[in-house]
Amino acid sequence: MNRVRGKLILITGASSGIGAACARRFAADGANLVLWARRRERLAELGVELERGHGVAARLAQVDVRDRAAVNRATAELVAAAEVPDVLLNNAGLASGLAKIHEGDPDDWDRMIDTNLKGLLNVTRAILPHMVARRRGHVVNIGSTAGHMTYPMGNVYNATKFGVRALTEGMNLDVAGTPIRVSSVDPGYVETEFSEVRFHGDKERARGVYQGFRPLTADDVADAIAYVVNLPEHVNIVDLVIVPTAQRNVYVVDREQD
Ligand code: NDP
Ligand code: 8X3
Repeated sequence: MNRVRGKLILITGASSGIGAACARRFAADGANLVLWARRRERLAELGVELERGHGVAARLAQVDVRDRAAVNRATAELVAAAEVPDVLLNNAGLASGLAKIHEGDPDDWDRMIDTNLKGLLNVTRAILPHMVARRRGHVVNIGSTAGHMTYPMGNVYNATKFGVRALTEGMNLDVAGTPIRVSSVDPGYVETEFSEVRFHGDKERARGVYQGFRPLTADDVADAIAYVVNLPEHVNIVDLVIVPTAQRNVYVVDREQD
């Protein structure tokens, strides 16, 4: 059964990777979309593709989730147009750098904390009150296996994703007494632009992360998210961990040797 058709789904970080794959998947399922990210041109191309390909509406906005005023402005525009999302997918996020804590770059730390934690909070604080007011909605946070177990040099990224897990639990408690659902989908290795961003544009190093085993694709994760969102309203997946079969824990991976 398709419970997504005709719903309005807001995706942050929709310009690539998991966010873009979810946009394509939800559009194919007949949902209308609100797509936020910083790279406007990417969003514009995706919006045209989805509207032409699936006949759904895609409302785009260049929103940096770290910019609370911009998030509030974009939300106010939605509310004024009576377009309160049925589903909020808090996906925008990144890792920046991979270094020991005593050698790390505090600018990288700011980037991760400001995006993965404060950005998610900015968007949730803006959108959730409208869901609570109409007693309808589903928030899906993208966590990570990195939020379940630390790995060497993951430190601050790990901390942000442990934090996302705490926020998912806390948000679920806070919406008690309403039918609103809060879920977390926590992937392991997914081949997207994630590692290229982490390594500040070093494509070769990024490719190495996924060598010797078959990582998840963004579409694999979109499938899992579509499952979570499509469940009947009395069913909530609080936390779904999805990894490539070769990934045995956060940092033990069966890799073929050359
Ligand atoms: P990508 O780098 O491909 O996508 C990240 C998305 O986040 C982009 O659309 C980017 O858009 C957006 N984004 C980053 N910073 C901001 C910001 N300040 N404001 C708005 N949007 C922003 O990586 P993934 O698709 O892999 O990452 C998506 C989520 O999945 C992240 O939260 C990540 O932590 C998580 N994740 C990824 C895993 C992986 O192995 N790939 C595994 C587990 C979790 P733009 O640059 O245009 O703003
Ligand atoms: C992304 C997965 O293990 O590269 O959250 O940190 S990992």
